Amino acid sequence: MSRILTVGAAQLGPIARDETRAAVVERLLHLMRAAASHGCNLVVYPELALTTFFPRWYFEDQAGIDAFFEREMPGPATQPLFDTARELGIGFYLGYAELAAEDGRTRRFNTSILVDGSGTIVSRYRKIHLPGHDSHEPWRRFQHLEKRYFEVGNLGFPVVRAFGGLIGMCICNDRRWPETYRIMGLQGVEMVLLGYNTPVHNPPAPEHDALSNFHNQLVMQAGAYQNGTWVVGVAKAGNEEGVEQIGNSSVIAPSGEIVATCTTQGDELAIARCDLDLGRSYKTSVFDFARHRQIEHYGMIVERRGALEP
Ligand code: CDT
Repeated sequence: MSRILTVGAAQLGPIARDETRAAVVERLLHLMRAAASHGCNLVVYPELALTTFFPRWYFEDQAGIDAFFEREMPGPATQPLFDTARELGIGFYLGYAELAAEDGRTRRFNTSILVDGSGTIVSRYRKIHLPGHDSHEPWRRFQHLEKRYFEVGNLGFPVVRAFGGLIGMCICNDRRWPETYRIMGLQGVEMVLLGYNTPVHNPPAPEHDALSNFHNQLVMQAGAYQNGTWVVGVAKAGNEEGVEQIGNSSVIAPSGEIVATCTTQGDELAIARCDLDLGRSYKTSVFDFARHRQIEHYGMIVERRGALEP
C-alpha cells in the first residue's frame, strides 16, 4: 500500500518591514486553510516567515534586532497557527528567528520547526550553513548579515518519524550543500522540507544573478535524486523592501522531477500528492548506500592536505 502525504508549498510574497506579526500570521492562516481545503496533511512555509528578511540591514541596536526574534514558540502572535493546525488536523513547517536562553546565555538561531496535526512541535532545526558576512559592508546595495545575527545551528540535521514517513528539515543556504541532503539521506529521509529567502542579486558574485533560479532548482533536484527523497522548497518571493527575491517554490520527487511549482511572486500554494514509497526504488538500486558507497576509498588524504592552488 502506498503512503501518500499531500503537501502544500505555501509561498509568501514580500513582507514589509513594518508589517505586524498579526498581519503575517493572518496570511499564513489563509494559506493553511486553503491547503486543508485541498486535502493537504502538511503545509510548508518559508525561512524567517514571520517578518521581513531583516539580515539585509545593518543594525547596531540589539533591542531593534531582537524585535525580529521570537522568545517563545508558540507565543501570543503564533498561537493561532497551532490552534488552527489542531482544528484542521494539518501539520506545518515554519521558519523563524529564535531567541533562546541556553547554556546560561541568550542565543539566536535561524530556526525551523515541524508541527504535527495535533499542534505539537515534533522536530526543530537550527540553520547550519549561514551565508553572508558578519560586519557592515557599505559597498553592497543591501547587506546579508546572517553571520552577525545568528549562531551556527547546534542540532545537526534531524530526521524524525512523522506524517507516516521520515521527515527532515534544512533552511535556505543549506540546500546548496550536498552534505545537507546526504546526512539526512544516511538517516533514510523520505521528505526534506526547506524554506528560503534568495535575492536574485548576489553582491559578491553578480555574474551568478542570471542563474539564480537555475541554481535553486539544480541543487534541490540533485539533492532529491541523489538521496531518493522528496524535497519541498518554499520561497519568500518578490520585491521585498527593494530587494528582488526568487520564487519558484517547488515540490520535487525522488526522481529529481519537479511535480508542482509556484508561478507567481506572491502568496501562493503549490500542492502535490507525494507517495513516500517512491524513494524506495532509488534507495535500493542506484543509491543503495550500504552496497555502493565507498567511503574508505574517497581519499581522505585530500581533506588533510587541503585544496590545490589553481
Ligand atoms: N537566506 C539565505 O540563506 N540566502 C542565501 C543567499 C545566498 S546568495 C547566493 C541562499 O543560499 O539562497
